[in-house]
Amino acid sequence: MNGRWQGVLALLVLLAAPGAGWAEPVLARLDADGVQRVEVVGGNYFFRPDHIIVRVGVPVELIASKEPGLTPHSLVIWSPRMGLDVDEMMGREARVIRFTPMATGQTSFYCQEKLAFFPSHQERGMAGVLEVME
Ligand SMILES: [Cu+2]
Repeated sequence: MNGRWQGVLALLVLLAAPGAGWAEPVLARLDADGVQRVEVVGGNYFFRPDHIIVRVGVPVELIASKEPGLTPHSLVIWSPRMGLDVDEMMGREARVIRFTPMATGQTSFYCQEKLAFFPSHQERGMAGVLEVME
């Protein structure tokens, strides 16, 4: 298979993947109480949104929930540099995940669930980017 066809195939796979990352980044809304909030939904095998932008040094609340279904999902953000150590299971009912990013830059968030010898959810695309701006 030549390079062009591989490219077309990759594009088709990407288009067929649920929750493929086509959406715009979402900027957390800064509420009157000084907390920046974003709703995040997890499903098989995606986060929506998959690119979240927050401000540095301001408390964040991710309002996290998962789509219906038996598959468990989690939300992990680990960046010692940014002072972030989040590891929460997601439920049907929204849960609030609180943290305050202490440095600018980018880190990933992902689901660390995995069934036996199957690829992890993260490997199946259940991951996103947390962007911390000035
Ligand atoms: Cu998952």
